[in-house]
Amino acid sequence: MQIKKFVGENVTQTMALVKKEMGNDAIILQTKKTKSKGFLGFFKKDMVEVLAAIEPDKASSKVTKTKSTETSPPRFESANTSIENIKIPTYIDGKNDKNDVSFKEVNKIYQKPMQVNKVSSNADITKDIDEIKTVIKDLNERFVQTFKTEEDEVIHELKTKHSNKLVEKGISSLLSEEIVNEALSKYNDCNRDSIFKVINERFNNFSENNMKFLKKYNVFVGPTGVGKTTTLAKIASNLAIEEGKRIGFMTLDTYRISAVEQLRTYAEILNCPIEVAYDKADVSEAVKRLESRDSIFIDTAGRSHRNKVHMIELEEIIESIDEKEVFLVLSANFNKEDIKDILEAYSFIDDFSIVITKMDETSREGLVFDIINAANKPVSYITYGQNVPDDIEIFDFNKFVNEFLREI
Ligand SMILES: Nc1nc2c(ncn2[C@@H]2O[C@H](COP(=O)(O)OP(=O)(O)OP(=O)(O)O)[C@@H](O)[C@H]2O)c(=O)[nH]1
Ligand SMILES: [Mg+2]
Repeated sequence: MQIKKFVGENVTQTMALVKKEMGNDAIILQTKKTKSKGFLGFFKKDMVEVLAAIEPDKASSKVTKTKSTETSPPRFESANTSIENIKIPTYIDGKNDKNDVSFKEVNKIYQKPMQVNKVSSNADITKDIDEIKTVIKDLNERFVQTFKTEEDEVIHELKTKHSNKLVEKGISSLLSEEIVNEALSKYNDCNRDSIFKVINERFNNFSENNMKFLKKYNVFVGPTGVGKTTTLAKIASNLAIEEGKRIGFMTLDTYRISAVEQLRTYAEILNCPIEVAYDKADVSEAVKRLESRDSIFIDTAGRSHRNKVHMIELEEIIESIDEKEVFLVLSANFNKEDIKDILEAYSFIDDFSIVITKMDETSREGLVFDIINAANKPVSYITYGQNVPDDIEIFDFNKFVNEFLREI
């Protein structure tokens, strides 16, 4: 931008100077009244000073433009705005009449800065619109988020409510959550019906209920005092009394005299043979002697499952017996951690079913599901009292689930 100051005796003369030097595209930056220098301070004259500017590329064409054959008339020479018609803008001559034609004309000369203002306001508007859009987007997100959070809370409450009911009934909190989540994702609800379906689907491999568990040799193993001998006596008695089977007993529990006596008493009542085996060799001899019996029930010593030596002995004896079914006896009074440890200790047995005793002593029957879940083995019997031979049932999965869920 080229800027230059022009001084004339009046506006017309000064503007003519501007036009002559800068052409019609000149921009008037400032116009003011001034005084000539005079002589020794005397004879000073009123003058008009104009500060004008022109862009370099337009400056070069200023002369040709005035003389050219251009189609649009130069600004200063248009019919209404010839240089003679231009009046002093109000802010130049000190008046403040905005209706003054000259003011409007000078504004035309200021067209360029005005355009800049216009562009700048458009940019401002665009900026404002962008800001409004951002605010709306943010509000929308917050709304959706709030809605989602509320929905999540409702679902969370529903899940917690149902999962707590399962926990109260003895299912571990982890398994309860899994069941409820599965019910929600599969059936869109976690009421009794959908929980029933999930439990059935999840554990249906273990819902068979028949006597197929019993084989010729039936070995009862498990921790101390869970009810191995009592359960064995219950099953054997029922088989002998109801089905007329010829049964035989064998005990490996030689650590306590009372243990042998306990089984001998049942043998006397049922009028059947009993063998006492002290080691693996005794077991194979006893097996031969009992071979003619329909079903042989083998009792083992209740020892801590943490006793490694005992577990190794037991493993060897079990392996030496063919045509066998192993029953791992667990008490319903155990907690989930006990169950985990016991299952771990007996994991050397490939195939076994589970007997859960003392169901009468707990209201937290849900542990049954945790046992099945952890063992991945079927439950064959449940017992619910000390009475031999009455307090025992073949485990009926569907019946159990129905009764379990009825109270939920
Ligand atoms: N309440 C209840 N008590 C039971 C049940 N089954 C067994 N018992 C009792 O539990 C106690 C131990 O039973 P046992 O059959 O001797 O247990 P065990 O596993 O053979 O014990 P050890 O041979 O010492 O390891 C006895 O008092 C039984 O009467 C049951 O289902 N419910
Ligand atoms: Mg016993």
